[in-house]
Amino acid sequence: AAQKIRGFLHYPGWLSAPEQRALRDDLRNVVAAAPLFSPMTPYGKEMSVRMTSAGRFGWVSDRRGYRYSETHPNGSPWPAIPPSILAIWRAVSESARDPECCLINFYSEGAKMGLHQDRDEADFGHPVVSISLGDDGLFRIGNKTRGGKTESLWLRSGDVMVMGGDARLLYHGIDRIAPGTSTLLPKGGRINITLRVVT
Ligand code: MD3
Ligand code: FE
Repeated sequence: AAQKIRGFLHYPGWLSAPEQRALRDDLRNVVAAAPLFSPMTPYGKEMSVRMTSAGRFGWVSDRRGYRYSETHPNGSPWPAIPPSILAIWRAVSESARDPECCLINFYSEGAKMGLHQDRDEADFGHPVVSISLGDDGLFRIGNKTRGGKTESLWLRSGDVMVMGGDARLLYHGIDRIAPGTSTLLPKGGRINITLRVVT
């Protein structure tokens, strides 16, 4: 059953264990074609989360800033979004358009993502869909401006979230992961997939 929290929808356990394993195997092919990299923030600090993308656009960050790019930092175009992932977007997004970016975030033990807004996209009318795999991650959600009260919840392997409408511009981040809480990834860690319309 869906749970509504600050305007976004959380579907705990949306994916069955076999579906999670199939997704993991699809992601192995994406990462083989587009290796994970550690984005550099514009301030010159390396992010603790490693990333790669699939789809027409991928999210990159370097000294020039954050942006969507049609190529991996190694110069190659991104691989296609796996059909298994597109199917999740079509089932939950209520969007007429397919996603143009499938961002894959990999958290090893100790990795985190500070509170931020997702505002590099051209039209905030399109939702963001998130899929969690592997170890549990402590997600924190705040407000449309910095500061104020926040709420935290654990995201578990197989959970799907849809951030649309009023929730689309809320500050959010991942405080930490809980190592050893899932056996999906043989070396442990957490994967988050986010799907977005970018243009
Ligand atoms: C709430 N990723 O890639 S996903 C990101 O788990 C990002 O890796 C986190 O934040 C992760 O930008 C959180 C859940 C999420 C994604 C987008 C949102 C929550 C959101 C946009 C608006 C509000
Ligand atoms: Fe985000």
